Amino acid sequence: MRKLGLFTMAAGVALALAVQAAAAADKIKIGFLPGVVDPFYQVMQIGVEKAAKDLGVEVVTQIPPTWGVEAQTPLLDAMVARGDLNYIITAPVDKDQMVGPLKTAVDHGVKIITVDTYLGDGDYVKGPVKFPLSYIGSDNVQGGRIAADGLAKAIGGKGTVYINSTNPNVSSVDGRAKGFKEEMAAKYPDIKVEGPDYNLDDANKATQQTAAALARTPNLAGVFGTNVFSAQGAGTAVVNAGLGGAVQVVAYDATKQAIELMDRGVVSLVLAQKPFDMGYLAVAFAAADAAGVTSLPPRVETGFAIIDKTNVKDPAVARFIYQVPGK
Ligand code: T6T
Repeated sequence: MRKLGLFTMAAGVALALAVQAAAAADKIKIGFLPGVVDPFYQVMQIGVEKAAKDLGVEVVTQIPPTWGVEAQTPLLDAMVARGDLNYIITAPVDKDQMVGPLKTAVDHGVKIITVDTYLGDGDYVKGPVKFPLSYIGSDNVQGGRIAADGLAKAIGGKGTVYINSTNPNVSSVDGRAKGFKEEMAAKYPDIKVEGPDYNLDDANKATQQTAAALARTPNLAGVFGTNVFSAQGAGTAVVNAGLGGAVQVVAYDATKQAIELMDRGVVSLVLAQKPFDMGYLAVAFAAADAAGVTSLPPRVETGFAIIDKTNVKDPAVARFIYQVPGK
């Protein structure tokens, strides 16, 4: 498992911040505005709420029902209009189109911390967008590379593979497709990459698109689903076509369903992100900033747990499977 060291460091930073931040915490109120209702952001919300409880901070949460600027912007505007929020922790659903609405929040005195996705190029020191305090999330280009290596291994280093993704202009999934393509081009000359198709974060659409890809390329060797719904749709299409095991799927996001598909031999590799840590750290950052801490890093990578059949039962790995109570 890569980046465990980074995780441990992140947890250490969180604890230190928690101590420093406790004094100022009761004076701030935080808005939490993730991307959409899904298991990844539900686990992130658990992290946000745990940190809020540990630090005695009040959090107001709004979750868009669907992915998109049209769904996220009105919720953001309403949060700003309340007038009582000091910080908003958010996953911008578009790296360019959410700059304006979030800048308006800043102009109203709200500080922004981005989690999971970033604005601009994600470099808040030298890049085109500098106002967020930090980006806390995965190195998604690296995640795409890990997915490529995993899929290449599963298909024996040759054949055609297909990417199913959500929307263009989203830093997370864009990064994953980019890293995947770059790694395949650099290391696997006998693998051809098709896609991405964009499913607009709709698993049914991902199923249809993957079914079409299977029909178009009868000898398709593998599919990379770049997030929960993409991987879910990809897996369903492969199972429906009776091709489980013949067409290998790599799934970004460790949902229970992805793990079940791995148990059935449909999915060969699952990348678990650390949504709990993203949420926890973001609240700790807000509280620390409110306490006057000036050394908050503008970017924190939270690492991955890379899950396959050999380690899925290891508790040190299995703990990163997204667990949502009651689901
Ligand atoms: O993969 C996550 C997240 O990282 C991405 O930005 C959007 O999709 C998810 O929320 C999973 O559905």
